[in-house]
Amino acid sequence: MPRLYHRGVLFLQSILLFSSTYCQNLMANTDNCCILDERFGEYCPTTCGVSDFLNTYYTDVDTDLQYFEGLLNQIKNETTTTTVIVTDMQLLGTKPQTSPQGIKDPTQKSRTMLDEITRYERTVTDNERIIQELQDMLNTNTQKIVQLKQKISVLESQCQQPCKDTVQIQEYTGKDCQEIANKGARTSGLYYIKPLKAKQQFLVYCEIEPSGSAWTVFQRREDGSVNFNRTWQDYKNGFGSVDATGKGELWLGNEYIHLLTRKETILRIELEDWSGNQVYAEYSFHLGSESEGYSLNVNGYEGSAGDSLVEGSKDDSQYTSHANMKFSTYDRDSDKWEENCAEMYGGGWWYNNCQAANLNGIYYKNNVPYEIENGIVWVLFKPADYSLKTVKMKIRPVDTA
Ligand SMILES: [Ca+2]
Repeated sequence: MPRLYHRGVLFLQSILLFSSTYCQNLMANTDNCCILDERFGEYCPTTCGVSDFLNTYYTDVDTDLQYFEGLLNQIKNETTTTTVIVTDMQLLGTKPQTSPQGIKDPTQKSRTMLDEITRYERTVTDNERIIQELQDMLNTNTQKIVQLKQKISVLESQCQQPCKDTVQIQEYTGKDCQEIANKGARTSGLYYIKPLKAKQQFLVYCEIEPSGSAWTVFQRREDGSVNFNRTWQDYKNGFGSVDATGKGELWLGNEYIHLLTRKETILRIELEDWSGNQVYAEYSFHLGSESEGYSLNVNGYEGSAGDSLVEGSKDDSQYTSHANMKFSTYDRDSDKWEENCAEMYGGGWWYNNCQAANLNGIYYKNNVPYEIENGIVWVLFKPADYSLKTVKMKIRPVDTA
């Protein structure tokens, strides 16, 4: 503060010295007087005048100076404070570089939350749909369960009744039907037989005559319900079936026929056309083993049908006779033709080149006309383009004792 005071005094003194030389002969006015103050009178102040003036006003000036200095200090302090505030503000001004990150995180979080909410709502919608579907399924299944329970109830009530076997199998057994008849059986029907060398018993239809002669049925055609266009294995093991009254279609099986004809046997073939005419043919019969190709051994024809097995179609019996022919199927060709008779004529048979009889051929209901003569044929009974209505092939031993 004293230093400021002295500087102020020296400044005023310098001004006064300059003014005294310049203004001493001039009337004081605003143009020629640097220090125009009415307290100096009408003239520019002299050094003495200024000195007196200073002495007069020194105290007041000093007070004013101290006041100004106080103001300056205050201004200085406020300036410092302002500087600090500005610095702080500048620092704050630099913070936005970091604050977006601070803002970004919550924004990102809220977006993520919105996404989560959207996804959750979608999941809820999906689940509601699935629940509805499951509910529908449950309702359907409940209905099905009710229906099944009703069926179970019906079946349980039926099961309360004594069981009835729809197929009545006779009690007698034997090596063949004749032995069964010889044991006293007089009812035609289904019996289990076990020929010598047979590995196990098997079911056959025994046709027992009042006289006691008993036939074992090994082939039956009556309605075309069974497909006879089959493989070697099928013909070997048999296919189809007949019921307890002998109704149905079957081939007993070459292996069983072979076992049943190892001793002297009679073969009887019964045929019926679509007009109800019935004929028959009988032979002495033996079927070879599989290694012999299940060859057909027949002779000694008797009957009304004509000897289509041995004589064939008579005019060309060397090509049509079935005697001593091996059995052929479409998958095992043992015939005398360069092509495949079984494939051409629709069934397993003892084809030559090719046939005069074709009792395992295609079944044509009502003898619907056909072109390639692959029906059920017996040419000495009906022409080759005539397919018969019913066929039965059965055997019995010559010796019925
Ligand atoms: Ca052939």
